[in-house]
Amino acid sequence: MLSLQSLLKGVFQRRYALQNVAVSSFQQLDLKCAMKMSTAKKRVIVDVDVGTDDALALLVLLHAEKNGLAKIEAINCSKGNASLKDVTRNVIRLLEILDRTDIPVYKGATEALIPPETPIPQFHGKDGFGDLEHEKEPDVSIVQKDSASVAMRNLVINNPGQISLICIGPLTNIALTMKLFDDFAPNIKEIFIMGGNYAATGNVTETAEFNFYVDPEAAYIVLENAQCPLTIATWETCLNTHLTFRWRFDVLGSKNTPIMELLNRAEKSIYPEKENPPDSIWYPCDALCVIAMLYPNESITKQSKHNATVELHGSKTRGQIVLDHLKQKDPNVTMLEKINDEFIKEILLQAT
Ligand SMILES: [Ca+2]
Repeated sequence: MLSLQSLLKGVFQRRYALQNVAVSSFQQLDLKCAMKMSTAKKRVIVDVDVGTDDALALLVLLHAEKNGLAKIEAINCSKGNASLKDVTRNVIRLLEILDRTDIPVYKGATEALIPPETPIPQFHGKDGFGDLEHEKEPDVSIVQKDSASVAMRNLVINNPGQISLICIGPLTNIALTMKLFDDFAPNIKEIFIMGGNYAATGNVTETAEFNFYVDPEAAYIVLENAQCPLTIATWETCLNTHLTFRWRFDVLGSKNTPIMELLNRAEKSIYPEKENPPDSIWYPCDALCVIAMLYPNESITKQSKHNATVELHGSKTRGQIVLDHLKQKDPNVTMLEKINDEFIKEILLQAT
């Protein structure tokens, strides 16, 4: 397995080569310094609807925290891949296995602002984690008493301009907090979102991505009210990655750790081989978004700025991102278009 430094060295070498800078000059760079430049320590609140790809995203964040690149200030739960109750249980179970129950966990929205009229597909099983049998139940009594919105607002206003939000579920908690507290949005440092689609390629309906489809009004509110840099990894971003199920189960899955044992069981349950042959593509969407946030210089190979909003009324396109292709409005989002496959693999291997 390549070390992170050697991989970073490769990325920098390619970048410097493209810029016609002699590679030898790169070799004189202090790699530790280069890593610090691109991955200054981030204080993050992560909003989840766990979800196996949320679990991988949390592992990536915890790995970054171990390396001094991030600090997880709070984990907020919301309904999405499963009910709020199951999402919260999934989070606590993960933290117990990882011995990280010191991270505060908050309950947020039990429901979308305006829930879809038809049942939400349960891609990750009824409980959001493959409906596995477990030896013991997680201790949910450790969940904090404050609601996610109150805790998130207090963290942000007490640390103005310092807290990054990483949102990898429906955006209900963020939208509610923006509407409840007018001092919340102006004090956020940055927001990263996994969700939405802008090229009419859906994964839950023909034209909608899951997180935005589950709560389109929340997505609309966040895009309209954000006052900080806002970056989105859409479903199209995920479609531009090429990690196979063969790599997922034969390489990543071969790691002999308690957390991978759980994730292997869960993902083998939700991705049966018959429907997901080894050479088909595996999309760890939430983890991709977190990797892009933590390691932008090394992971993001293409991005673009746009003015974006969310379709709320379309009979076929509710929840879809609408871009101002006429360029009549100022950009309000950065769209991630391509993330480096090899870098994703390396970080996932290190984080698990
Ligand atoms: Ca998620």
